[in-house]
Amino acid sequence: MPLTLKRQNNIAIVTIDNPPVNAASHAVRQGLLDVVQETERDPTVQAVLLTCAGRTFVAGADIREFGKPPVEPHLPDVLRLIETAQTPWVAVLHGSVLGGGLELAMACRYRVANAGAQLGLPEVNLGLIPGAGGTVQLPRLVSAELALDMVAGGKPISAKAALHAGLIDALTEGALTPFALSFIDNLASHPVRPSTLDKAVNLPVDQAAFDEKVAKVTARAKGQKSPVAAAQAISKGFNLTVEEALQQERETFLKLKDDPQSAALRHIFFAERGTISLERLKGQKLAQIQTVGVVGGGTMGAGIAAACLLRGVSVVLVERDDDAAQAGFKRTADILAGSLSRGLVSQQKHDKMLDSFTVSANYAAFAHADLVIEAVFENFEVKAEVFSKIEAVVRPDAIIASNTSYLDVNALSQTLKHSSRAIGLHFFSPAHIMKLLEIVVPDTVSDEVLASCVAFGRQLGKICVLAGVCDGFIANRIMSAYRRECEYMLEDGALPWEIDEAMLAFGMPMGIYQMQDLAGLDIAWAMRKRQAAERKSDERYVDIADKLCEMGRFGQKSGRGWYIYDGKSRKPDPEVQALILSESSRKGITRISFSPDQIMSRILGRMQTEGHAILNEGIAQRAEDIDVVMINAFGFPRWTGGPMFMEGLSGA
Ligand code: 3H9
Repeated sequence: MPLTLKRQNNIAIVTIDNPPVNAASHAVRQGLLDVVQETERDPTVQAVLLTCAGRTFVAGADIREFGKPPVEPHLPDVLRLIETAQTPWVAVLHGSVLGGGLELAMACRYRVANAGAQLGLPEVNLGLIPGAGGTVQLPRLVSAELALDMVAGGKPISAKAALHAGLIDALTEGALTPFALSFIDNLASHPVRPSTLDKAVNLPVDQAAFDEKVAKVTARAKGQKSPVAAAQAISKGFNLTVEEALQQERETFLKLKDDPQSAALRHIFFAERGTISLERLKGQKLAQIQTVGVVGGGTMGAGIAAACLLRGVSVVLVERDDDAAQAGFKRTADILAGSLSRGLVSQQKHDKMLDSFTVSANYAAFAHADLVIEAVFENFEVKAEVFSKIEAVVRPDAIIASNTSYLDVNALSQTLKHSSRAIGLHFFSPAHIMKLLEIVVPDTVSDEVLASCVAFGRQLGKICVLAGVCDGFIANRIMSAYRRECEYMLEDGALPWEIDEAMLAFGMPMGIYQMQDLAGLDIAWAMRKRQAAERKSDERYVDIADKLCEMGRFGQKSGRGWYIYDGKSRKPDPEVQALILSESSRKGITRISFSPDQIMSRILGRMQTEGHAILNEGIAQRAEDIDVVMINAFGFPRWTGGPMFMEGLSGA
């Protein structure tokens, strides 16, 4: 039974036990309905205490039920009964109080929580708005401004913030149930307060500022429907009766539930949680990774060091000399200071992280490391030398990883005496922020090392995706393929700013040429020069980027690249246009014009073709993994579900 009812004197204690996250599945809704009917019939019940077993309160409606026909009782109907019950319900909150879970809590007359609880309405992240009254309840408990932020932004707030905002009534650092029981004892002498929906709505303090916030939500949504619908539900609700507002919310919720954007976002929700299910990893003994060594204190090395420290892992960072080691220390410490100043970590945690961080110019400092990750210059010989220096000093059971973004990790492993300990851990920059970790699996890696690295990636809060060894693995291989396609389009008739505009309109955070200008064109140029000898003579090769570099146009840092820059503001450059046109004519290509849709269809087609190749070669395990990579590595719009989902390949 996912729901039990017991009595403690005149208090009815209801406990939901529906692992893993106590979602409001059909049996839970039915159980709640039965309990509210039973307790309403029993005059001896003074209050109903609603708790959840396990690690969390109700974390929302059961998302797995959304693709199926709805089954009664519906959550809004159950909540309205709780809300209007004569016997007051008290919600006892811990863990994630999200979506339908927070709506359930708000339907109760009182809410108490422990300090670790997080409360939010994250439905927008699934392409939805709250559907059981959340947009009507929330602005009756907290300010209109906070309600807008929470519903349209989807981010949860802490229990402390919730207490401050009026969303909960009391907070404890101690044991929750005894605290809730004494809270009820204290209520006995007071009249029962009105239900949430009987309260007056909190109107915006400054209507013009509020409207501006709503406009910002729309601008930031970039084509995603749910945040816009969420902001409208809140703002239109101010002028509606409770019944009208509930109806407006329900209609919008049901419409969005059937929209392809919600299907896509649900797809990616489950895809991100199912990235690794390999038989060979089951039951493996996991290495306890408590100390990580990092070679290289540049942007990537410092980011990896910070990612580890932020998750409680000690770090030893080694650089080639003392000055470089100190620079690496500073770069990492700056990231940690940024986390402190943004309130993401406490002063105590910040100081503890610094205490667990050392730098050195001597590889011997890795003697006690459980895992060492090299993040040095992207060159095979350099990395191979670093690998052997690491192997010479570490424990026999230490794992050795490369952060390479495209080099041959099989060949790199073979440079070690014990290749079973070598693996690729491809972080994305900035490594302490980007959620994706490509775990590159060489042929010789042991199951134990692989399983330990997956566990380590999760310990860092990363979404881990397994990738086979090939040039660029999953992310960079697809990126190279569609970058090539864009270059073909340049010769065939498009201009860089037209391609960028099409990508932005599609929902990408940046156009490919804006991105290249930001990163600098010289690194890829150097790589192309190295690869030139291996290029097949019949391969279509576009020289435009090389010619830009020959002209000293390296991107933003040189004031000119694909665009021309005045500070950070960029403009299309007639010189680049002239170069592109002359290259088309040199190759005898008659230029045609491309609409934004045609541009995107060529880009997506190329991503999908490369995706198929990656799957066929076993580089990616599942089509869903490719979607997860494209969304988390390059900001491919989440609400599309990813390129493979768009093609209908990864199960809708
Ligand atoms: C909603 O509530 C609509 C209402 O307004 C209106 C209704 C009428 N359902 O993430 P984890 C599974 S919309 C079903 O790895 P964590 C998840 O798939 C909903 N399953 O754990 C995974 O399964 P498996 C609004 C769910 O500790 C397992 O639980 N709520 C649901 O890192 C563990 O998940 C949300 O959007 C669900 N609602 O994070 C909250 N949630 O083990 C969505 C999780 O088989 N959930 N699962 O792979 C989350 O944000 C995180 O899961 C949570 C825990 C923070 C709760």
